[in-house]
Amino acid sequence: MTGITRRVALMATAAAAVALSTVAFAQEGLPKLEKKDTYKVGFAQTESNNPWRIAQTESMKAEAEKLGYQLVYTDAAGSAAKQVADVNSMIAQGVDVIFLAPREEKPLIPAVMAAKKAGIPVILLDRNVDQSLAKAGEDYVTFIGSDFIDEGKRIAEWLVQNKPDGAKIIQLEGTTGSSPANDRKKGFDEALAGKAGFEILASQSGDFARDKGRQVAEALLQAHPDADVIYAHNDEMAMGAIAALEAAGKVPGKDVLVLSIDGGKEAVQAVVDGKIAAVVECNPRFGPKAFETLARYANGETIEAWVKNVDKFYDPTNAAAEVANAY
Ligand code: GYE
Repeated sequence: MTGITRRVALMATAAAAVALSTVAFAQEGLPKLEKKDTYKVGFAQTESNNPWRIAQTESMKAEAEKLGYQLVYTDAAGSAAKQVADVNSMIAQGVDVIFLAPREEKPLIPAVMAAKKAGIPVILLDRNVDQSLAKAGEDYVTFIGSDFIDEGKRIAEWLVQNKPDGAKIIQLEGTTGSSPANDRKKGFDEALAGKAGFEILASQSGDFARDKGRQVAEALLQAHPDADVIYAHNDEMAMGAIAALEAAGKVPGKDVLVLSIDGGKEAVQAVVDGKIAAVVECNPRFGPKAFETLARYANGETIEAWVKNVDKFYDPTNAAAEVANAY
């Protein structure tokens, strides 16, 4: 080894040591999870008003049962304030670990911090919290979920490819302040920015709900009768938009293309039927991955900041073959 290569090698070793100690320190700040035969596990669900949430809860319950763990389940019924109270009650009950699906990015920060203070590790499921206020590996163990920015981007790219002459778009956003609503909008808007002929006429929240989605779509279609695309941040609002279109005497799939995210059975069937043009999957079956992550953490593994779910894509080329596998 020459003097220079030796010095470079030494520097690299020193840099690696610093990087390692940062990681170790960050994980050391987290509450530990003892290795045990069975656990008392909290799952703080955000709401149960749609098939996606119901499928997720079923998947979590089934996996807990399979492992013989006790599941303390709460449903915040669409209220961030109730979800904070639910987490506090789990802390009071002395659960070993908390799975939290934070309804909104900011209001659930106090719940994450309270669990950390009480020495209970938190694993975020399907939605994230504000990254400037809490961090994986420091305040909570990890976020398990999809890349929502990429989901929005994939829908936009499909649109540009399949409707190259442009589009006049109505966007139905998810729950205001939730990470999937923020990021599905960001990915979509950024992918279309500067694309000639693609115009977002209006963008408004339908709260990830079918009824609200229908109402908002109805009002926006009246204000913008020239719209020829509706992009909904989830299937429930897409189904609501289809109802609004039909009530307005328009043919979904012909007069107006509907685009969606989630990929539940009803929506994938709607692709087969020509009512929805394309859907990015966001699979709610979190049980196996959630409990596997818990086991890895209890084993002393350093968990990556983001355990990423990989999403499929449905359009008329594959929907008929995929409908049976959809949740
Ligand atoms: O798309 C939606 C649900 O947080 C990824 O929330 C989840 C979203 C999902 O209510 O249908």
